[in-house]
Amino acid sequence: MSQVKVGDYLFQRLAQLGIKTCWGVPGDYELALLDLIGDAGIDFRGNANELIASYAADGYSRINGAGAFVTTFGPGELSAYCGHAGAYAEYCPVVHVVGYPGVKAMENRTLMHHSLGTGDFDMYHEMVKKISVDTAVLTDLNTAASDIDRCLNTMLYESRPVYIGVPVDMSHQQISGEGLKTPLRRELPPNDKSEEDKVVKEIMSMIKRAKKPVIIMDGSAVRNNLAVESNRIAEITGWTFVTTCGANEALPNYSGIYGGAGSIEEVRKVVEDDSDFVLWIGSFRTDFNSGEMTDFVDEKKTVDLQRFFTKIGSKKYDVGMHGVLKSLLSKVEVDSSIRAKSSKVEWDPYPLPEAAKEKKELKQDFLWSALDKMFKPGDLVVGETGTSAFGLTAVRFPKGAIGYNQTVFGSIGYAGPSFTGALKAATEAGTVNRGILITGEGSLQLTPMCFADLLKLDLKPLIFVLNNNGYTVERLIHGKTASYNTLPVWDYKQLCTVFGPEFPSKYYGPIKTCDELEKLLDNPELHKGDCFQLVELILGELDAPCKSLRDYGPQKLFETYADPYTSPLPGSVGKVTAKIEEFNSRNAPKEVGTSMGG
Ligand SMILES: Cc1ncc(C[n+]2csc(CCOP(=O)(O)OP(=O)(O)O)c2C)c(N)n1
Ligand SMILES: [Mg+2]
Repeated sequence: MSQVKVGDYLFQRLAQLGIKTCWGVPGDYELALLDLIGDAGIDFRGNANELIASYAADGYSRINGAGAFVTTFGPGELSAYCGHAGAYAEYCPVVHVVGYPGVKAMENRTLMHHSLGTGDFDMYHEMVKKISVDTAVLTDLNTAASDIDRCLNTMLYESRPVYIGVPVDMSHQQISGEGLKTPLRRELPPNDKSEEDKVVKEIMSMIKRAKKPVIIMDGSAVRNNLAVESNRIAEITGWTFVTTCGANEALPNYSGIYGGAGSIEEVRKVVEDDSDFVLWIGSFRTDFNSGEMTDFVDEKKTVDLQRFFTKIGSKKYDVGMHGVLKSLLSKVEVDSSIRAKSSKVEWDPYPLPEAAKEKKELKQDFLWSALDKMFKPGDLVVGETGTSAFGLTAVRFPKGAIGYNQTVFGSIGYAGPSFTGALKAATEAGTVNRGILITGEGSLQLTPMCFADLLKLDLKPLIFVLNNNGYTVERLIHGKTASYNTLPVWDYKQLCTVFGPEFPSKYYGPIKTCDELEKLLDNPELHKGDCFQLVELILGELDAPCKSLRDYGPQKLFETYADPYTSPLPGSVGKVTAKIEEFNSRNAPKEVGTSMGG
């Protein structure tokens, strides 16, 4: 193949990953580079700031399988590191492209703008290494193509972000385009066949012996793109099927959320006490979705499937979940003897709250039970950290709807821009009917400029802003009336016109009562989805989801976070109730920090 420019090589590789939209903020170090992006068939969509761009690339990658954003050296890239780190924590394959000063200027230690004025140019690159699985600054034409390929292949292999710096005088230099003929490795290498067969045989014999099997679908199943296969196994077997802290499809045997002592008691009992075999697909254990490490599933009866290994009991095998799960599925599909050994755990997730009957002021309980009924196949739902995340844990998504939030990294301000990226990717792929964002007003105040992107891109979102006069989730943890948990008052009605006066938009609200919300959700206008729609919901300062479900999971989970300063357990972040203490005494904290909600 003939020669190509360094920038062309990079963008053609990104196009090969299905990337049609690249996010970012331009700067003089990458203006010439950006002149080349359109030739690869990629649209550059500028954002108001780099943090928004990084979150948008994260959301885009969750749908497309890879995302990208461009920033400028120093101030630009540093503004994006929170999003870059979030992508690392949450296994999002994202390329962060950074425009660098020229190679000569860097060699001569010239004091260039956006540096620290010290003559050094490697400090930002050094910083980002901790939150990237590979990095390169393309200062050498002989290795530029292989550096790009190595970074992108590592990103795909690890499903985590990479960083590629392009000096301003390099982007238009010619290199061989030969490498572009070799496809990037989008699939993980297959498992060793005989080892995989051995492991699957062992799992099948455990399944055959089992009388009360349970399936747990956890965060790594979703981040490894195995939700479909996980659901299929659950559907075919009909066994008790639970997820952790997140959405699921409405399978008949779906039994709720498992989160240790934070679970509904019936669910906890079936998973921990009654089961004799647990197929844990992609366990990703954090404080958040283990009921603050109060989960207790006997390792001896557990098979844990992970990206690069499988654990049967305490024994670890070097075979990854992609091959094992698919092979297991093919066995389960033809073996009717193993079906229906266990069944759904019955509980009513949404007993009608009193407030709903009285049609009084809007309560979180009512809100989530109303939204639960509103979701449809083809919906893309993104929730924000705060009370929204807790509310969404109890919502059941219909088959074909997708929902997520940033469960592990939990950075407020993430949901809006990530939603923008995800909705753009899903719209390009034609896999979405409706995009729904649910955010608290405190979180929205960090990144409201993403509304400009949503309006400009004509993505026609439906956005619910929960306005509860401050940081409610923080108020409930500590400082109920503290001034640090208050916020400036904004006029949310004006946001659509401020951020996109030339685009059509609708505002509904402020919705203050259950009755008003019910009427709005019955309004066909809202469901037409013909333009940007913003719904402002007024909620109580100390109102949290699932209060009416006091004996049920989400509320108990919430209580574990009650007040970090009254916790009797070292290392614990929450107030531990008597029930949770009991579980903790059985289950001394194991290793920390490996779990993520689906
Ligand atoms: C970047 C960042 N800063 C601070 C926090 C701490 N934090 C977590 S939730 C929250 C409050 C969210 O408030 P809001 O969006 O209004 O939701 P609410 O709980 O009030 O419904 C804060 C400040 C965080 N998670 N991320
Ligand atoms: Mg709030």
